[in-house]
Amino acid sequence: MNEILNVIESSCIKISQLIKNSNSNELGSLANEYNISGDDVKKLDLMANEILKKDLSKIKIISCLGSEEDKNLVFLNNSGEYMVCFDPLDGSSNIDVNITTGTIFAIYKLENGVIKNGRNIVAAGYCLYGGSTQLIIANQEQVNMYQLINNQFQLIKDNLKIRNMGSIYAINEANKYIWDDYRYLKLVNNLIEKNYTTRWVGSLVADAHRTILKGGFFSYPSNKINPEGKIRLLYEAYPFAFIFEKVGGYSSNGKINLLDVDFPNDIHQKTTIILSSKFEFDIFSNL
Ligand code: AFP
Repeated sequence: MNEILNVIESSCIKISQLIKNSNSNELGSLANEYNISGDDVKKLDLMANEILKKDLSKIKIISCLGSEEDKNLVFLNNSGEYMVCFDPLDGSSNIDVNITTGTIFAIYKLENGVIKNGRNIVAAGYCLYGGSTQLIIANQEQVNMYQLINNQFQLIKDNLKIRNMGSIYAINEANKYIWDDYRYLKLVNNLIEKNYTTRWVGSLVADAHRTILKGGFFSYPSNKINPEGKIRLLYEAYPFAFIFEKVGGYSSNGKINLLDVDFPNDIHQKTTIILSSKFEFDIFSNL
């Protein structure tokens, strides 16, 4: 498995260099395509996808790859035990304004060629392309944070843990009149009464990363326009649920732990997502 992580690391360095050394107006321009989830595809999404697929396809222990940018799984080796899934460039609408984007990934151990749910993950993480490039890797034991310094990832914090309570909630409040579930509005009002403030970058990697470091509540609930939610289970929600569990936080689809949601066989399945520290999650759970 370390072999897979090493390759993802080096792919992320390539993607980071591409972002930092390119004209953001050009990287952010549309490639005249829609991906399978119906989002506009920017050029950088496609380039990041090619980098990851090319690099990972050399690894013999990988059975298949699942990417946000590809309609179907890409099968590599019949004898491979692992499935690697990724969102090559999360937050692509932020590329042309030079705001943090990221790569999200999960490594799944297959059971008889399939996965049951998020508990098949053996390692997951994300790379943030922001003011600096940082890589967060969670394995079964702990979550470590690395920073790209002189073109190498150096450990800057080991065994990350989330605090019990934060002071920020992150939710796209412009959707508040179309949320399917009244509890989100109640929670927001409750947190405002407690003097919480709001932050919404619009890149899951950035909003979730801040929640890990500062605590608080992050959610993208389903709504009338996105009845299944907007975040994809396999390469966004499951990996973050795994990371949150390992840092001592909480994840949910509004009903159960995201890791326990059965994998529905559609690699692009969407879900409601909640990622939170304990205090805010307890308030939500009691609404
Ligand atoms: P893009 O990759 O199309 O920018 O979408 C990013 C994303 O899937 C996720 O990273 C954000 O949390 C969410 O969308 C933001 O969605 P809104 O623009 O509807 O707030």
